[in-house]
Amino acid sequence: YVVKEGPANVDYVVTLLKQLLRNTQLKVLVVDDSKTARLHLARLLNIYRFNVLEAENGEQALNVLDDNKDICLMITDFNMPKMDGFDLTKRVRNLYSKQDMAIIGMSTYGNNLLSAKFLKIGGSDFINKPFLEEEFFCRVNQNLDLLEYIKNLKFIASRDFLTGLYNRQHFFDVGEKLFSRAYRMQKATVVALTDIDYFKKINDTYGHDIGDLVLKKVGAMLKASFRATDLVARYGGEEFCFLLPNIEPGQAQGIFEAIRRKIESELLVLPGGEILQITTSIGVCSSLEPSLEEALSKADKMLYQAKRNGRNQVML
Ligand code: GH3
Ligand code: MG
Ligand code: MG
Ligand code: MG
Repeated sequence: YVVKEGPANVDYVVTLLKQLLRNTQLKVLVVDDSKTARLHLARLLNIYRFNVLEAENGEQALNVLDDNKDICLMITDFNMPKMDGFDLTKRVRNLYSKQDMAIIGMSTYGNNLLSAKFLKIGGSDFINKPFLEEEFFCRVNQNLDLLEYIKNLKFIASRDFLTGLYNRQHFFDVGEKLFSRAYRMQKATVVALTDIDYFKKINDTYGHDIGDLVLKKVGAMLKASFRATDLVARYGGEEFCFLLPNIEPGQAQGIFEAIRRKIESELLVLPGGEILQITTSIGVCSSLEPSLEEALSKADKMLYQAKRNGRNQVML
């Protein structure tokens, strides 16, 4: 139905079907003072299965945005009473970056100066009215494809490929902010490091693939043991790190002791039938430290103590 102009090859149709599936999840806000224009755009967007919201001026649009934090595309007219598309775009860009929301400007009086001005203040794209339906669809989908692409890249850049946990980079990016915020309020943030015991022996005895399997298994147990507000990441090799912003330091021992016991008690049955017990040593810092780096250094010293003391234990 939507392929009217230009060549429609199989690849294009497959892309289109993927976009239709994706679009059912996406909210698009149409801002225009003309009811006819809004209806026309909503009808077009409905063909593409978008979830369409409407506003008749800038002020109303800001209210709709306030109620719907997950709008990914705003299509705005230029000339509107109260607040025009230009001012609206400036205001919205203070709240949402180009990576989080696409803004497409539209105008009947569109001239090159207007579109350039609009793009400079943060618009993602510009369409002159009247437009061809297919140009409209192509621009809308291209802008959303870009957002999706950025989102996927950000996801990949923050994760450890093997375990699916956050990676070290993300741990520091987010952790340092959480840590300093808590420090300003003179609240201790619990930071810990764990290291699998005799992991080299597991690799040497059963092979690297089984070593990887153990890392995945431990990663999954760790992921399941913490709350969404806690930061759990693969620090490197067979070491994992934790940052718990909202717990009383006195609770730390109990929390990490429970994890140590859980890992020790969940035996791993290998493809060859052998049964493997995994143990970990954990070093915890629950004192008030001025920086994440210093808290990690304390936790690392505790981890070293735990190893020296015979492994499979929590030290703090
Ligand atoms: P300890 O109890 O003192 O921690 O001894 P360990 O053998 O666990 O410590 P060591 O640091 O000597 O060995 C860690 C090993 O982890 C060495 C390295 O080859 C292995 N390793 C690091 N990353 C990976 C990985 O992604 N997959 C696998 N299979 N092994 C890894
Ligand atoms: Mg208008
Ligand atoms: Mg190690
Ligand atoms: Mg180790």
